[in-house]
Parts: sequence; C-alpha cells; structure tokens
Amino acid sequence: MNQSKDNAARRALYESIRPHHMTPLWEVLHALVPKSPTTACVPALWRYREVKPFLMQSGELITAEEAVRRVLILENPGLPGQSAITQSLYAGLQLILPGEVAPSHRHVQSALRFVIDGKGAYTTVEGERTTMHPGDFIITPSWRWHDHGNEGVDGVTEPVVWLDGLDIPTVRFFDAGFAENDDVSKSQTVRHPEGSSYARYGANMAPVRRVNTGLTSPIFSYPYSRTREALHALERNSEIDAWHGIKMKYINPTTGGWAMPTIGTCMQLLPKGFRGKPHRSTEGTVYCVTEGRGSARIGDQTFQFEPQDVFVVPSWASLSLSSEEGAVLFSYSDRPIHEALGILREEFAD
Ligand code: 1HN
Repeated sequence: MNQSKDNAARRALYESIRPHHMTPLWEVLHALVPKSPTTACVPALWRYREVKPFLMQSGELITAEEAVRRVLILENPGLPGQSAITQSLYAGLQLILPGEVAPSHRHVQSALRFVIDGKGAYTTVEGERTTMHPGDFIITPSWRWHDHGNEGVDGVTEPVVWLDGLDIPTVRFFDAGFAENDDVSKSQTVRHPEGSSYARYGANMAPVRRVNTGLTSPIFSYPYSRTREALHALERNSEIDAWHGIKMKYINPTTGGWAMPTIGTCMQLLPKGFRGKPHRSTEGTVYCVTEGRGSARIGDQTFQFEPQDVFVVPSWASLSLSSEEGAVLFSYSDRPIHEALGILREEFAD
C-alpha cells in the first residue's frame, strides 16, 4: 500500500521535472553503467557473391558522378538507418566503372579503401595518384582532397569495387564534421608522380629534412604484394598465435603507431588447418576476406566466409577464427580510440 503510494508519488515527481528537462538517475543507472558492454550492434556477414549483382545494378541506374560516390552502405542489422556497421564505424561497397570519375572533395572524416574486386581504378589524394589492385589498403586522411577514377591498368579496364571504411559515426558523435566540394576541378591535377610517398616513407627510410608529422601515415597506399610476402614469410619462420594466427597491424612509419588516428587496420593470416581459440575485445571490428575460406564463430553464431565477404564482430562478442585451407583477412576497428582513451579491454580464452 505504502509502496504503491510511493511509486505514484515518484511518478508524479518524474512528471513534474520532465518540463524542466530533468530525469532521475536512479531509474537508469544500471543501464548507463552496465556490468559489461551492451551494444545494439549484432554479428553479421555480407556474402560478396550475393550482393555484387545489386552493386552492378546500381551501376546501371546512377553514374559515379551523379551519385558523387556510388556506394551501397553495409548497415548493421542492429543499427538500422544509422549508416553504421558498428557504433563508431561505417562500411560501404563502392563501385567505379571504366571511364568514370568520382569528383574531388574533402571532409573531416577519415577513410580507408580496401580493394576487393578488379584493378585499374585510381584514387588521387592531395595531388598524388595511386593505382588500385585487389588487397591494397589505401588511406584518405582527414581533410585531404580526394577523387577517384577508373582508367584501367596493363591494357585492362574493368569495374572496380572496394570496401570503404570511415569513422563517420565517431565524427558524428563529436559533432565535428565539415566537408567541401572542389569547385575548381572534378579531378585533381596530379602534382606528384605515382609512388612518391611510398619511395619517401615505404622503404624503412624517411627524408632527413621535413618529415611528415601528421597524425596519419604518409604511406597512403600499402600494396598487398608486400603485405602478403611478409605474412607468408612469418608463416614459415615464426610462432603462430593461438588466437590470431599471424596478425600484423599497418603502422605509420614516422611514429610506429597505427596508420590512422581513429581506425586501426590489420592483415592476418590463418595457416592451413588453423583453429583459433576464442578472444574478445571492446573494439568493434569489420573483417574483409582477402583470400581463402573459413569460419568465424561470433558469440553463439557461426559464419562461413569466402573471399571478398565482409563480416562484423561487435564489441565484447567472442570471436574464434578457423580455416582448413588457410585464409588471409583484412580488418579495421576503433581500437586506436580505445587505446588513446585507456578503455580497451580484451580477453583471451583457452
Ligand atoms: C566518401 O568521401 C567516400 O571518398 C566514400 O570515396 C564513402 C561515405 C560518406 C561520406 C563520404 C569516398 C563516403 C564518403
């Protein structure tokens, strides 16, 4: 009796404070400070074989120029309408057909491109062009002019598809987004020969004078040929991690830290017959299959993956990776932010 009277009195208080834009903490405290992460983000996999026809169909319905960027966004099923694959990260599949141009613009959001299908497209970042090949990891740093095109390479012109990864939800969270179109030219004038940045920073050397001191790696294109060679050498000569296989992070050679300030990028090799132990981390991670087939057990779901598929592992979901034939996986996550804020937690189970 007393309690229901109290409850009625409490509800009356909540009603009276509502117009003052106030609310009682004690009703929400447990949800605000959960015992462990309670994300709305769910595990999911996009089978490239299944979604490629939709992407090609979009190629018949809109040009890259009209769309500005012809992209089908990969939305987490638990975060509908938010253009987010995890709480902090965005993912999309971008198509550029031979002869097309995606016009020059710049924005605060940082972007990565992971090439998954076709070769011969290029991206130009601040006047330096790089030709795209499958497995290449390419960076567009915050606030740098960038445009894309597809002129083919080695006499081959074909549609090119890449996975875009951006920190859009993170920048939105901080209300820090700005953007600009290049009104002067759709396509930047190339001012530096292809390979300039790589020659300057990609040979374990750096210029003695005027070292780039930005937050993002000055190597803006990490070719898969080099990454692959390193992973296979390590597979032959080094210890295999029971959880990750061989997992290497892309680094900014001028700092030794992550290649991008907000997005951590890795390439990982699962040797033939690998059966990884379960691991979980507070980072939300997007995987893209570079080579090989296998399975990802995420929480209590198992996903079979094949080349070019994309899958997402939510914060604190346990992940075990296995592969009979061996596989190579690219991944990106918000780990650099967790590390910078001192909130990263991870667990390696037996
Ligand atoms: C963007 O600039 C690109 O440059 C791709 O290719 C996807 C999604 C949202 C905002 C900007 C690109 C994007 C984007």
